[in-house]
Amino acid sequence: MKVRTLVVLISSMFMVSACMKPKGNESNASPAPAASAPAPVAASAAAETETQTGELPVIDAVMTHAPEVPPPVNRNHAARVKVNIEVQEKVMKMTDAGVEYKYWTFGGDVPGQMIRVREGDEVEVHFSNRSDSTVPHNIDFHAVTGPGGGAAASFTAPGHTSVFSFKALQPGLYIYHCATAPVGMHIANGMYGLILVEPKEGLPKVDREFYVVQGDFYTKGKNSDSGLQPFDMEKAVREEPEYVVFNGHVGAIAGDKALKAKVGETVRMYVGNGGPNLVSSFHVIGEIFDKVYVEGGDLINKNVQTTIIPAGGAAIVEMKLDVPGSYTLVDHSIFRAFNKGALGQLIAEGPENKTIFSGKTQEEVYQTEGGMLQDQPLNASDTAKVNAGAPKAGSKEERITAGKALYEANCIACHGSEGKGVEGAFPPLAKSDYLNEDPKRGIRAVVNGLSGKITVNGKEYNNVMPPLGFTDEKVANVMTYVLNSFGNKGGEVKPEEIAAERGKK
Ligand code: HEC
Ligand SMILES: [Cu+2]
Repeated sequence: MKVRTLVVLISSMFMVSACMKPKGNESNASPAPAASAPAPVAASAAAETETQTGELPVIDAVMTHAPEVPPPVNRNHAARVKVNIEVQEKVMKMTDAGVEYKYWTFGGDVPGQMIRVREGDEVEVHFSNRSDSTVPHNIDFHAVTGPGGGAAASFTAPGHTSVFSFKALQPGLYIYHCATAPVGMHIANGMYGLILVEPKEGLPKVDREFYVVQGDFYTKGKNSDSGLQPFDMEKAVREEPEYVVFNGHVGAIAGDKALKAKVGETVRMYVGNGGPNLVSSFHVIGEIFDKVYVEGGDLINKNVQTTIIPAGGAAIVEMKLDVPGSYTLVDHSIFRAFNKGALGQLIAEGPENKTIFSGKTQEEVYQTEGGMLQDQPLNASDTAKVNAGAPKAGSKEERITAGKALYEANCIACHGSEGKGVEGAFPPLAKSDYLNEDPKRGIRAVVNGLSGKITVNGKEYNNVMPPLGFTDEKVANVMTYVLNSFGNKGGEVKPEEIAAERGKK
């Protein structure tokens, strides 16, 4: 999709939401629990309650935090299933070694809670955004047939609840995610989860089920830099995450939180990929998937080593555990696993089977010449090039050329190719009085980010521009470009002027 189309899409979404008055806390009288609900087969979560109202029986969805999976639906009729989702923005650990991140979540953790319904069910979504949230949020269910997957219908300001419903027409395993602009940022902060729409006849019974969702995260600091790490828009746009993880955090399903099963059992994993950017090459080291429901649909592939899970997609994988041991879940784009966090563990306990796997039976010395090289050597001319670094712009014209490229890669998604912005969301840079009266305010927006109420050309904006992590050189180039484009007043910004604006309001 072209960036322009995307901007138009985003802006039209905003217009829809702007005309919608968010409803107050709606208290649809909760049905009293009845004893007639069929007992779930795998009883891992609280029991369902069921009452007859209108045409379909109304049921409260059993929702689970990863890696738990809601019990099988176990119904032979449709129901109206009520799903309560609360958006919470909260700081949590990215790693156990002192890295924190301000996650945006559905239900308090990443991924959002898993939902399980039956083909033909009506799903009634009660979508609440806590009053301590900083921005509006919404939800786009890939299981929805309807505009935006429910995005505009669920667009909810802090301190409000929205309600909408959809009919689960097609069975499959589907991602849901936030789709509020800037969409990439909401997803990058952890706003995704899975909804399983079981086929009418249900899925074959297995011994254990797990819920796993991969995601990529973009922090200002490098991987392992400790402290509360802000989101880095520039890395996100370049698709260069510092972390790639299962279930929101490094080690979320490893060590004492590993997934556990027994030899002889068949394990089913519902695996999603929230992205926002990377496609997962999902693999379990030491196992072969007996079955893969390719892309979460009806097609079943057998005897698969690695299955691809697109960003915004899912797969169901099944494997029977024949021998005990620790099986490692990875994204087989392998630096992501061993250097960025995409590692999980499934531990199988039970008796050995030496025919299927013997373990090491012998070891002896084997001598050969040479050693292992850790680095690829560079020749002298390559080394000189590396040391010289990126060329620096000298003249104003060079700054404008370099700045144009930066603008197109980093600013266009929000401010538009002509700098016109999106009314109500992203202010214009074209003929912006805010910028032209004091270009230093523009510099500060780019280096420090900008939030809170501002007025540009007579219109109010109250949104968040994330800091972009640019070097002084880049800020000077992009600001020089902006000042000399879109009918602005011209001039040149030099790298020496930037340092003084860092950290200033
Ligand atoms: C993720 C969306 C986003 C991106 C990307 C972004 N901005 Fe912004 N920008 C905003 C928002 C939102 C505001 C207004 C913030 C507020 O309401 O306080 C803003 C405000 C500004 C302002 C001040 C207001 C005005 O209209 O003059 C300037 C200047 C600006 N941005 C320049 C840039 C430049 C240059 C880039 C790229 C290097 C960029 N922005 C990238 C969202 C973005
Ligand atoms: Cu959101």
